[in-house]
Order: sequence, then C-alpha cells, then structure tokens
Amino acid sequence: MSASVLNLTPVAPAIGAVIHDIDLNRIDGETQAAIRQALLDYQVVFFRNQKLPAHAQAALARQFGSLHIHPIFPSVAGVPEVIVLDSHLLDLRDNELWHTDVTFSRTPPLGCVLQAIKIPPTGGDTLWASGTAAFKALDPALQQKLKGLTAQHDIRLSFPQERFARDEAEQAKLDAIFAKNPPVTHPVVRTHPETGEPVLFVSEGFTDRINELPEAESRELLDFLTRHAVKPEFTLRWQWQEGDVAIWDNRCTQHKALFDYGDAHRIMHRATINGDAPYFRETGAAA
Ligand SMILES: O=C(O)CCC(=O)C(=O)O
Ligand SMILES: [Fe+2]
Repeated sequence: MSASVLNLTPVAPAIGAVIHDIDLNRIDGETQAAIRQALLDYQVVFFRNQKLPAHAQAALARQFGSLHIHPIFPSVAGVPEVIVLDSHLLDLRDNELWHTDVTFSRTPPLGCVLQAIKIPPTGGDTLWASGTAAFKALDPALQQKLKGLTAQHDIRLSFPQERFARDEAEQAKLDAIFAKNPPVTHPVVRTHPETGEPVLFVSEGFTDRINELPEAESRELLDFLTRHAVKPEFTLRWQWQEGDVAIWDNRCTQHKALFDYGDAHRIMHRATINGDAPYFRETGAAA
C-alpha cells in the first residue's frame, strides 16, 4: 500500500512528515503498511494527540520488529522494552549530542517509537537530520573516498562515567556494561537495506575514529562529516506537545534532544526496534 492514502504533511524539505487522523492504539495492517512506507519516504513521522499506554507503545513498535532492551536507560515498570527518559531522574545532557541510537551495537536499531509524556512549558525540542540528504550533498570525489572507509563506534562517548557512575556501585555496573559493549566497526557510508540508498553513517555521539586513517586525519574528517551531516537544510526541528509520537528510521537519520529547559520536567518514553548489521554495497541494491 502506498503512503499516499495517508493524510500527511511534510515537515521540512529533506526530512519528516506529520501523519494526521490516526489513532495509534488501533491501526489495521493496511495502515501499518502505509506508515512503514511513509517512514521510508520521510525518515521520521509524527502523530499528534496519541497518549499510548506503555504496553500499547511496545505493541506498536513490535509491529516493525523485535524490541531492544537498553543496557543503561531505566524502563517503565513491567514494560522493559519502553525506556523512560525523565529529566528529573537522569542526566540527559548527552542526548544533546547529535547521534544515531545505539550504534555502539553491531546491529543498531532499525527505528524507534518515541512518545512525549511530559513537556516543559518552553524548550525541549528534538532535531532530526537525514543521512541520505547529507550524503547526496557531498562532493562526488569525497563520496567515493568515504565508501571505502569504516569507523569505530563507542558507547563511552555518550555515557561518560562522570554522569552515569556517581558512586562505586554505579561505576562497577558501568564498567560491566562497557566490557560487554566494546567498540564496534561500521561502514562510514551504509546502504539502506530497504531503499538501497547510500547514507552517511557517522555521528558525534558515538563515532570515535575512522579505522583506515591516521588519528589526526581521522579526527579532521570526522569533525567535518559530523558538522556537515547536521546542516540546517538536512534537518527538522520538532516542537513537542504531550501525547505526540515520533517514529524514526534509525538506519538513515540522527537526532539531538535540546536540553534548554533547566529544571523543568520533561519525560519521554521510547521503544527501540532491533535492526541489522550495517553494510555498504556499491550497486545500492536492496538486500
Ligand atoms: O528526548 C528526546 O527527545 C530524544 C532523546 C533521544 O535521543 C532518544 O530517545 O533516542
Ligand atoms: Fe537518541
């Protein structure tokens, strides 16, 4: 089913659409297929006025694949697949780094379903950037060079011990998590497994170094690429209302949650859909 049957409004030229007139508590197979197509077309889709109980949010996410349990973030009681990002309970500053979720894993998530539970009176917007738009805009010679490169992604970059280990017990827990999640290698350009499109797949949040280059050159290229990837023309900025749900394709996007609301209270619930190991294939043919 094509996404055109949905009542949908694009958010920004490169990325994002709002899908209207849908109650995510009850969607049939046809609507689900249309949402899936919209996700491929727009990379992030938004739904207003939802208010999904945690088990319903998990059930919705499960329609896209099996669900991921996060090694660090806490979850809703009885629903381990739905993590709780509560500004009064967690130090959320690191979500301000532009990142693609969980790329410290060999098989980073396919996507996520994020719901706004409590939103500050002002601030707390989230930005998304399109990795396909960013790749397309690069100089062809650089595109070619990047296709041969791989990069290391490291959990430590976004979960620094000064914020996630405040005492010895937390430190021991964090050390065990780090030991279980050593740095992994991903292609710098990945082929989207469904669209076949090349995606720039590095982010400030988790990408540590480019394996094939000397340290200084790696740093310079990564700094350039992570800045390029989030130029305003590849991004959108979403101003949340409580009950909003966002679903994003985590294979071709990165995002950043602004932490500009001081002590105000902001709570988000996220269900994370398991994905596959990224790869690059020159033909761009879907797997
Ligand atoms: O709080 C947000 O808006 C997004 C946080 C984040 O990075 C995520 O849920 O993956
Ligand atoms: Fe995230």
